[in-house]
Amino acid sequence: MKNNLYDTIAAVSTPHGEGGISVIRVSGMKAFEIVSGIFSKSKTDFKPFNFEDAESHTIHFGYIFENGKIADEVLASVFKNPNSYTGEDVIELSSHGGTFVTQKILINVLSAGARHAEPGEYTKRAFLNRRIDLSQAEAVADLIKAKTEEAHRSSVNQLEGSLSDYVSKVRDELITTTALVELELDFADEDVEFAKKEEIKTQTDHIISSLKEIIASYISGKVIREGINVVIAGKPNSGKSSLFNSLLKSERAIVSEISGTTRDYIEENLIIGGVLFNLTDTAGLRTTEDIIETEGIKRSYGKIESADLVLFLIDSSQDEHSVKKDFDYYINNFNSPKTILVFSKTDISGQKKFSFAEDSIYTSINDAASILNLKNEMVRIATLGTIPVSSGAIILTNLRHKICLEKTVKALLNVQESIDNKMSGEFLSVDLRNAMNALGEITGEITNDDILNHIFAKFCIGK
Ligand SMILES: Nc1nc2c(ncn2[C@@H]2O[C@H](COP(=O)(O)OP(=O)(O)OP(=O)(O)O)[C@@H](O)[C@H]2O)c(=O)[nH]1
Ligand SMILES: [Mg+2]
Repeated sequence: MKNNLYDTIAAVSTPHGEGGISVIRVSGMKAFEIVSGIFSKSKTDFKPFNFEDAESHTIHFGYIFENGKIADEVLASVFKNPNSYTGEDVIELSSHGGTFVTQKILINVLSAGARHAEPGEYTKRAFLNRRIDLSQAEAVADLIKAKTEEAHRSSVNQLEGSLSDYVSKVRDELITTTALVELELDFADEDVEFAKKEEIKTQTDHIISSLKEIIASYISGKVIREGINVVIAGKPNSGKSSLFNSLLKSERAIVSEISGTTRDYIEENLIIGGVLFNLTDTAGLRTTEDIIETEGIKRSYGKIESADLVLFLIDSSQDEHSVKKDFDYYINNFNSPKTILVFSKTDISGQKKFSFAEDSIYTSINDAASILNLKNEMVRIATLGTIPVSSGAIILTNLRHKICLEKTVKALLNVQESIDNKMSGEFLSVDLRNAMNALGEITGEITNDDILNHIFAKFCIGK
């Protein structure tokens, strides 16, 4: 991605397709000049409107002219630097929605001297102009992609700067300590101690434990952002597709009394209790001569392996001997903390619970309460071992941030080790600086072009 801040950039910032309105965003030093060249408040003939004279944060009704003819009527919102999203002069043109009109206006803006923006370039400029820091820029990308209430809340939190504030605070503490350690090096001959080693140990202990707490929140970050992969598995006819449909409240998968109905896996998303589940229905597990079904079963095993959570179904309406056989198969092959054992079709079996599996989940697609009970169990297991999502708490949702925090912890552990081994101040200074740099990478104080390009390329155009 080119980094030329002197270019004025333009792009359609609303999604592609038909809608009530579309917004074309123009940002940069020549934003006002460029739009002035095609925007007129007069309908009858083109009289350029001078946006330089307009107040910031005002809206102007007018017309975009193309070859002396009106292309569309628009509202132009004016934002003067530094009080705009990018920190530059910005005009947002709200036009009638629809791909054709929008593209027409964009083309006119581009011919008037703007360059088409690259993905994430507006947000990148906001970062380069110090409107937001790097972790906040990443939060913008997450916010756009947020599919659940929790994901939305955690990105807003990050956008408001909770992670950045924390990182800056720790970094400031470390700067003071490093300064004292390095000052001591200047007075090496005089045997003075500016930075008490015991105090550095207490301070780093404290920082390490709070960093570890934040690192631990990463699991729930993944849960929030990407969702939990749940696979419904079991013997043919155990009721997998019926349960899949019942959880989704739709007739998505084909259900029949014929064993081997589902040949390939089917996936759908589902949000329960604020947690995103990526639900997969699979082909029933059995040995068969049918090559298509065999391939389906192979895929089932693949899905099961990579799942975060497996719902293993046993048809409770079978005779007890068959149920026991299925149960033994489950114990030998599936019994793990990531599996929930579910007995299906309790409406046929008459709510009977089996002595060998009394604590398992019992469901019937004809009993809404039993499905709700299963849903609650899914949420419980999905959020197990993760720190509860309370508003205000910092939650890591970004792998890059996690790696930076881990690097910080490692450097601080080295600091402690050097103190224990009575190493000289030079060693402490190097590791303290490593810790500060790792923290600086999160907010973008320490960064390189590769990282920046990688981050902003993931945005959509117009953001
Ligand atoms: N009464 C009752 N019937 C059920 C229930 N769940 C499933 N069934 C029936 O059991 C039969 C098999 O259901 P499916 O959902 O197709 O089973 P499956 O596990 O997906 O089967 P395969 O795709 O062949 O592996 C169908 O006739 C369903 O109507 C239930 O809770 N109660
Ligand atoms: Mg099925």
